[in-house]
Amino acid sequence: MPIDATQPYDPDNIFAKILRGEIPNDTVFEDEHVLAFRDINPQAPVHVLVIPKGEYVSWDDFAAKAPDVEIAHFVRKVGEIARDLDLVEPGYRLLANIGGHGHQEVPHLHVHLFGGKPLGPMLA
Ligand code: IU
Repeated sequence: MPIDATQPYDPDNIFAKILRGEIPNDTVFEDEHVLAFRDINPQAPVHVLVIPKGEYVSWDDFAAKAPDVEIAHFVRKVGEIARDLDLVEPGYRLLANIGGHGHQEVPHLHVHLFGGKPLGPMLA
């Protein structure tokens, strides 16, 4: 079920549990502020979710509340992770679903990183 992106942060959401180590994940990258792990239901040969460790419901929440330095770090890391996965030359896709119409299901900001094959045109 899609979420309401304006809801308060739920500390028991599944990605919060992953961040606390309560649920295992297939980590691709981790530092003090960012975790990247493989999606449990991949939609492409490479399907990685990149999340900030801070408690942000959605991209909207992150853009509104996160310090500039945290936003810059997150954006830079997404790019570095794609580069480390050798996706830059063949190309890749970033996607963030936000709220109901965006069909966001997990209420902790995540950016989908897709690659590993030609992805075709963006579907609305
Ligand atoms: P969405 O943007 O909120 O719609 O995407 C949620 C994604 O989280 C989706 O691709 C799921 O397959 C993925 N996911 C996961 O990787 N591990 C989990 O335990 C759960 C969802 I629940």
